[in-house]
Amino acid sequence: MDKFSFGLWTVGWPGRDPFGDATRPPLDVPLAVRKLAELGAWGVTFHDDDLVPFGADAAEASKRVSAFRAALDETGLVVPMVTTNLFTHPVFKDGGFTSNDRSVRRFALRKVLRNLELAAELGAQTIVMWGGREGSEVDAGKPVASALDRYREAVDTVAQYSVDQGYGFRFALEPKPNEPRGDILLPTIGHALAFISTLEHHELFGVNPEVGHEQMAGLNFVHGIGQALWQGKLFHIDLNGQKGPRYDQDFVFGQGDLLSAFFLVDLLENGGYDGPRHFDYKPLRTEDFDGVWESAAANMRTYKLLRERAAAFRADPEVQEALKYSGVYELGESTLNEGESIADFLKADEDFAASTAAERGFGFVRLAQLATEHLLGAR
Ligand SMILES: [Mn+2]
Repeated sequence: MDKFSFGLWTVGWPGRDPFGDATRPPLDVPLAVRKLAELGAWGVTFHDDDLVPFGADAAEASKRVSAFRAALDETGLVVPMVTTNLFTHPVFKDGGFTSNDRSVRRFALRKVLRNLELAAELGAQTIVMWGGREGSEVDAGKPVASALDRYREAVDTVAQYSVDQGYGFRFALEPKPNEPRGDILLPTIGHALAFISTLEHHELFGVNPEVGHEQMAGLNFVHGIGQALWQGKLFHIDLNGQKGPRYDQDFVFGQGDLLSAFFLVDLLENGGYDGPRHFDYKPLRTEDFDGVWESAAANMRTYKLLRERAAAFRADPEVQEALKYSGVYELGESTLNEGESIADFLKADEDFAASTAAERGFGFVRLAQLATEHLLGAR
């Protein structure tokens, strides 16, 4: 079965934006679970506050969790990932793990630690951390080195608690360059990977990149995912659509840079990623609930179509020939010979003429056109 999963906050987004009020009423959680199952989803994910409103008492919390569990049991949907909301309540206006207010940092850390218990009870394997408020607008007000010290202290503590409790979680940091903060810490996949290398339990940490977040920074998402996979750090992924560097649009997957989505699916399907295909999008504010469910189905349908198109691309003998012509397979060969010493390498008398080698065409245009034609279903 396809591991398609959705955040409760996606289909449940009521359409409130910085300029306008909600256009849809709140969505009942058990109903969302049932509808997603009906549409063919495999899993559902949530922030603690999506399930149990901030500040709810123990009785209310247990009622909400029970209703959610009943819907999961009824539908067979799983909870592969859980995350903690450290951004909505005004107390987090200057961040959670990196707020300048130490008492807020202690509150935020407790909120995350307590959420691990619920995540474990529901069988989640991955904990996502999106630090949307971990950032600043005023550089003098947030020295990056101190903020990263506190960030590291917090995530090291969370990982240690998971180890101590025997939860066995893996943690996925989600980069984003800006919004809601003017600048957010760990703004790109690269920043997050570098930060992870400094962690005490670095082996338990990977990334949860989101299509739109990297594209907001003007970056090539397929390259970012390629490097995360290469480093064994693609623990989770947020699929959606974005039209270039502007506000975080959270469109349906593919409703942005479709060619990039094609190469992304090709990479996910052939590059060794077997985790959830998680959609983190927002149904357009213009839609009623019919449109909400249509948009949820559209994410999965587009993914499957792109997977078909990518498979056809890979199977086409002309594509294979074009890949060979372009040197794609040659790139897989090591540059030095097996067992070749650096001294031997330097001494090797090779018949190589730079001017002749410079004459070669690499045929990338043809490759691009073949991909486009497969994407369009023209081949
Ligand atoms: Mn987003």
